[in-house]
Amino acid sequence: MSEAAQTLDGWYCLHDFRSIDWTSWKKLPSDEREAAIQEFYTFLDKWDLMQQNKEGSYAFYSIVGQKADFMLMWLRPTMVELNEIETAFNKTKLAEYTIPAYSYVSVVELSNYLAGKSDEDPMENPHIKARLNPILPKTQYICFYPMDKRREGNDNWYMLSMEDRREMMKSHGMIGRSYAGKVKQIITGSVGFDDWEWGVTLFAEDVLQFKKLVYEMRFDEVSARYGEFGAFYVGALLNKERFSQMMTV
Ligand code: 76R
Repeated sequence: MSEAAQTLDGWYCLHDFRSIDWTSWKKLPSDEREAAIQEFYTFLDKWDLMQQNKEGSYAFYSIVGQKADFMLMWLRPTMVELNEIETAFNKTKLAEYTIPAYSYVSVVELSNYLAGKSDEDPMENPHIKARLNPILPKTQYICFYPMDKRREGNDNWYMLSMEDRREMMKSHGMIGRSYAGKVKQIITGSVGFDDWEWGVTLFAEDVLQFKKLVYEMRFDEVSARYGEFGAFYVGALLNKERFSQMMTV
């Protein structure tokens, strides 16, 4: 059996994609629409406060295209808390006017492929802790997609030796690093939690950098030979002002 990579696991993660039921929303009297939005903003304020206290984090983005209209991404120390947030949101007035479009359950993951040898407890390293419990960037754009590593015939990632995988991950990391400052990635592991093996969430100020990075990686062996990809979601930052504007009918 090949050696499994060791993972460090951080905050649990839920990506929740919703479409808006515009027909019903338009039928709602404007004061009720406003009340629904204000109720939702009390949740946003609560999530902001938790984020300031480093008890979790969230991202709120619109989604371009027909797959969804907006997404909420939450990070919390336990999966129970994610479940509670999801349920609380589902009980809001606003949620009555949304249609679930997609969701993804995972946990922030760092693997040891490129970790140097060290005797220290990685959980005591503040740099690693910050990566496991990240405060999500508030960049103009987000990109999310789930992916697998292929297990087919001669192209079986899980049958490769640790050395071979480490070598390939080095090259993967080098490409990634050349996008430092342009794209921030959060890799979340989802084996046993959801239908794919990882969620890839990318943040950038310039949306074109997603295309450039993902395209360049397609030529790298880890992605070219072993990457299998789900649906891609791309969207733009939402805040109260932008969301109010978006919901105005
Ligand atoms: O420790 C590190 O985070 C640095 C090395 C590194 C690892 C171990 C790294 C760097 N990644 C790692 C693991 Mn990645 N990554 C993806 C995708 O579209 C595609 O082709 C693939 C989707 C992108 C865009 C991306 C970006 N990475 C992983 C894993 C887990 C693999 C496993 O355990 O088998 C997956 C699925 C994955 C996928 N990666 C980087 C990036 C970027 C931008 C970096 C550089 C980060 C930096 O140095 O700042």
